[in-house]
Amino acid sequence: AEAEDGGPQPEKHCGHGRGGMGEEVKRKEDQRFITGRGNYVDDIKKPDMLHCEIVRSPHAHARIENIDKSRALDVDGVVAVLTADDLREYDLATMPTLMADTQDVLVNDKVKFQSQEVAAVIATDRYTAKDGAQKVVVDYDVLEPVVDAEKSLEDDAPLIRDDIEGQEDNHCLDWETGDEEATAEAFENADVTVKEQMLYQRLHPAPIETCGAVGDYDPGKDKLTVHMTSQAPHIHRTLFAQVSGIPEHKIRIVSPDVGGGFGNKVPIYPGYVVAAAASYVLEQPVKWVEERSENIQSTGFARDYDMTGELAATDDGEILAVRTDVLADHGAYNAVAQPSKFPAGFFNIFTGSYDIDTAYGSLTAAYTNTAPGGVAYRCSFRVTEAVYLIERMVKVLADELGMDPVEIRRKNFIQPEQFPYESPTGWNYDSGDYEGALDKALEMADYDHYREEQQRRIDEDADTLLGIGISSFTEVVGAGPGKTCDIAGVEMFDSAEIRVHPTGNATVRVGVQTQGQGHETTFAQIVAEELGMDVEDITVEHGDTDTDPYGLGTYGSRSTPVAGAAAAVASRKVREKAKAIAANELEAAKEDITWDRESGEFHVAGAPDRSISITEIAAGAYMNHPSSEEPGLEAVNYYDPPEMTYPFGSYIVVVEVDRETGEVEFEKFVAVDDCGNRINPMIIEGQIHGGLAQGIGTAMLEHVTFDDNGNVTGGDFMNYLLPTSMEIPNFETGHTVTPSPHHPIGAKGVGESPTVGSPPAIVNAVVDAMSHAGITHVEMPMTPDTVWEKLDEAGLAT
Ligand code: MCN
Ligand code: CUM
Repeated sequence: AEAEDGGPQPEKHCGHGRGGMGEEVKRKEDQRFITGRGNYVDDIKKPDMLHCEIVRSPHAHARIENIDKSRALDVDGVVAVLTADDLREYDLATMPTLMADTQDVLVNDKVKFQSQEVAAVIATDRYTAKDGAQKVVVDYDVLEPVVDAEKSLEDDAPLIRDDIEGQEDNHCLDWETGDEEATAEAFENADVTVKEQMLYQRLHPAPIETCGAVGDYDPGKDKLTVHMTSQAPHIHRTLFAQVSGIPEHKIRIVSPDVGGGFGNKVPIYPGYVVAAAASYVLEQPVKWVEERSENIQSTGFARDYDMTGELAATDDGEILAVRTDVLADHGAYNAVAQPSKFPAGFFNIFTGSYDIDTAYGSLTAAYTNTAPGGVAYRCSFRVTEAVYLIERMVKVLADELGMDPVEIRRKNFIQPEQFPYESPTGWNYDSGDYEGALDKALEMADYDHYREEQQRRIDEDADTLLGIGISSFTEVVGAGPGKTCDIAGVEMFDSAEIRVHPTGNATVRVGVQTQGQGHETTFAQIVAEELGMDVEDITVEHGDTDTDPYGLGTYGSRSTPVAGAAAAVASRKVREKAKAIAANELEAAKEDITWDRESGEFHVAGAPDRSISITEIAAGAYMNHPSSEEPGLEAVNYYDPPEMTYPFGSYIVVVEVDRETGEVEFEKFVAVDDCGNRINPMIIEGQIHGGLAQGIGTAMLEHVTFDDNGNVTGGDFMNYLLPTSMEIPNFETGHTVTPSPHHPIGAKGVGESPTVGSPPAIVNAVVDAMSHAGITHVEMPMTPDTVWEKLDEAGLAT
């Protein structure tokens, strides 16, 4: 049933009342979160635990001439001061990044960005460690910094990476995709071409919980446990083993409750390594937890793509080709968090939702004296940038042609019958109905009414202008397949293990790691659906490498597409064995046993009254197992997806722009999403709301900025503006359902869609308010002064 207001549609009738697929089950994990019983890294306390504080460089570019630890060591309670020289003894002075660059754990020779880790002070409590850190005297020979990608590629720019042999400039990498020649030809022959330059500014994921770790080496067991804020504990363990030389089975990574990740907790940071190394050396637990400004200034940033977009089209709006060139700022190290064979992430999905024959993209990345990054911030590896580019360019083209942005989209959409669809840059879209989602959004947004209202205000020279922005995005989520996607060589599969206990309840362990997405609920729902169990009888565990099956972690909205698939497949394996047990209990042949999804029971074909539930089967598995089977009832699945999934949606944003102040107000915000079959509509709704808020932050407020001396001027929450409830309008959400044909339960990921899809809709809306006066673009963040300048340029300011 559809809610009358077009809002969330309850699907209480699915899931057969046991909390399976489609039911709005309340989040199981919230019991502990809302009663203050969450267990985050900083909640972990160990006997004799020491605390680590990191000494950071005030300079963005400087050679270290000397570090004097003596005064710090004199502070009562300071136990040790570590520098690169100390770490070198253990071969830990440097660590590999996820892109196989080499990053200093503590600066070896030269500081390359402000706030880089120079030394670590270990003390009996955090305040003493901080006192000690202030007494470490570092002599710097300050060098000229360069914090701008374009300037860093100029001939006379200071060389940042003199530690890389043969490196003579600040050039990091080049990348290209598509067919350059065919694209050039399409541009030559086109009726119309448009071009626009746009910066997707540097953002910070800014999870509420900053990064931290508790290193805990047990000399008795010769085992290193590291509790850490990790989105990917298993791969982090593998990397720890490779870097430290400690055998992998002697390392345990525990990712307890994680207070938001958003991509920020995918990389390995020096602080983790220092806490682990210090506990190993001192044989005492060592805790390191960042402060807010440390998190913003030194951990992985997102975006920083300066893009030029071009479209070639016919007079009547058929898009023939797209071309783009990007200048990417990678910071001081190449530490982007992406599958290793994708140096520009999944940016080459920039043909978006449109059936465009020809495309070409090129990219140059530069090193700058800024923190390393390029993590995917709720974006599935640069899809945000790609979607921004194409959705902005479609609006630019529509304005050039004087076409309605709805009509131009309809004309160019990939049609439902074209799926599976191969894009000109090699993506295999699984399924989609783009027009269906757009139609629904148009209806919910009362599009025609606002178009009339917009014209009325122009005609009457009103004080506020109205703008309507659309984004019809396509996402690509669920990496692997393992053959094309890996992290540090490890294929991007994922896993689930199900153990049904003798009394009929179950423990499910997965290789992914929740940071707030509600996995303890939704994975239980998948298993409940597939085994006819009640969701309350299933506990989901994750985040402990000692007990959970290996998986590549949660990012790129891959948990549902990959580990969710594993959970379904593992359930079906359990179901198969359950049939053998049912046959034994019911004294029938296994071939005659069928499972009824509705009742969740197993019965003899043709005799529905001879039935048995999973609880009774569980008892049978342990207390009366058939001789043909092993006792017990469990299964594990490692799932390598054949393809990614392609969720999509259409967002429509209506804004009012004040001609006097440049202020933008949201009048209407409609988001229609399609993530295939939905496990928990309420959790999806929460994901969409959160992601839209982040999209608003992106479009309106957020930007990590630097001054010419390399100082981070957007490095704290006074200067890096996050949206609050005051800036967030009422969202109207809707959905369509186009299942993924290759996913075992037809689901696609959804976690990132709203952050990917919303910024171009918002910018398109603000541009749309001024496009009648010739404005084609407004840069993000669209602060009132940025918007006012555009109003002024267009002669619209009052
Ligand atoms: N879901 C569903 N039905 C679907 C698809 C998803 O019910 N068809 C549910 C899932 O079961 C899961 C949630 O929605 O509970 C998100 O699922 P999915 O899209 O698979 O994404 P992941 O679980 O892999 O989460 C990752 C994604 C990313 S990459 C970022 S970044 C992000 C996001 O999730 N970080 C978050 N949402 C976040 N939400 C919170 N609260 N905190 C973060 O750090
Ligand atoms: Cu795209 S940020 Mo998430 O991948 O953790």
